[in-house]
Amino acid sequence: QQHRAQSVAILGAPFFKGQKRRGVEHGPKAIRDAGLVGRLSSLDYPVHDFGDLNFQDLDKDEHFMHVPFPRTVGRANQLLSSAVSRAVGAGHTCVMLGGDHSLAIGSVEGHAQQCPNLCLIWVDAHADINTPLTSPSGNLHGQSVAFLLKELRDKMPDIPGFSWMKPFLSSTDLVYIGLRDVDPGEHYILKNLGIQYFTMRDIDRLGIHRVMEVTFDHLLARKQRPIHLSFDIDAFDPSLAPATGTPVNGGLTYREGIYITEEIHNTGLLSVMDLVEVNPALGSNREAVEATAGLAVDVIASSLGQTREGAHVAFQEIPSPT
Ligand code: EXY
Ligand code: MN
Ligand code: MN
Ligand code: MN
Repeated sequence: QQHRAQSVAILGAPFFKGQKRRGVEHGPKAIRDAGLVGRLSSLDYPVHDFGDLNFQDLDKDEHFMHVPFPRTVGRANQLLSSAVSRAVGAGHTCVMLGGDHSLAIGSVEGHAQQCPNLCLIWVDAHADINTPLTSPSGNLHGQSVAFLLKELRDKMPDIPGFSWMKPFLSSTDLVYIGLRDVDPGEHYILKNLGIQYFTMRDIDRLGIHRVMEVTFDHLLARKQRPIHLSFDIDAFDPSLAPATGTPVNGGLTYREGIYITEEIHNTGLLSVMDLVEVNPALGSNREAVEATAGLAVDVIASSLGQTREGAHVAFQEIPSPT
């Protein structure tokens, strides 16, 4: 295999204040308990598990407009950003375990400190591109991308807690896959900025193979560059990933999801990935939670080189008897 990561860093981010349902802060533990480290070690990586980040709870954190916990979310992302930046700077391919999807703000920002030319693949049922002025819920996990995009700079109010960062990503550096629940303001933004996106309907029409071809043409045709994969587990159909806060029917099949990550691995360019929105408090029973967390492990492992074809790591020749 020509393009393997040197080593993998795992960063746990037990954080929930980008949305209103408790339990998503236990995502990192559920994903580790589903066997993440062993799976990555069996792919022959040195794995550095940096444990869970220690997020501060700010006791004074009033709403900004209808946005809850702005300073807490801002501060958590600032901490995460420096942790991701440090891990990437040390040469690791970084896996961030959420937590809710507001964490992508800090994860992508920290990645961009080391790799300013990165591109972003956002796999999600949702576009997470509301601004505080378009958001129906106020929840920051539905607004992460709006913080990143230079083109939305003038559309974002000064949200307390976020003065440490500036938008740095161009709308041409982003592709969405799996969308099926997009708010009216978000749809207008996607169209207005000309963002490349593939809804579930597009996957139905084109097939996931063509979707990935166009994705890489769009992001990599002019030059090879580091990929940030932000994978929201709710991209999958709720029958596969029931333990999540905002499930939407009609999601990715197991095979579509794994095809996406196998293809991303095959570029040799994956640099940081987020796996977010696994909420162990929301499965209807233990099996539902374990299925969701196990799926998260499969997504991460196949992003890092686990293949359905198999691999012959331990074999140089066919063993002969005697
Ligand atoms: N679009 C809705 C909102 O902004 O509130 C729902 C967002 C859900 C976000 C999930 C995690 O991807
Ligand atoms: Mn709890
Ligand atoms: Mn999301
Ligand atoms: Mn989502």
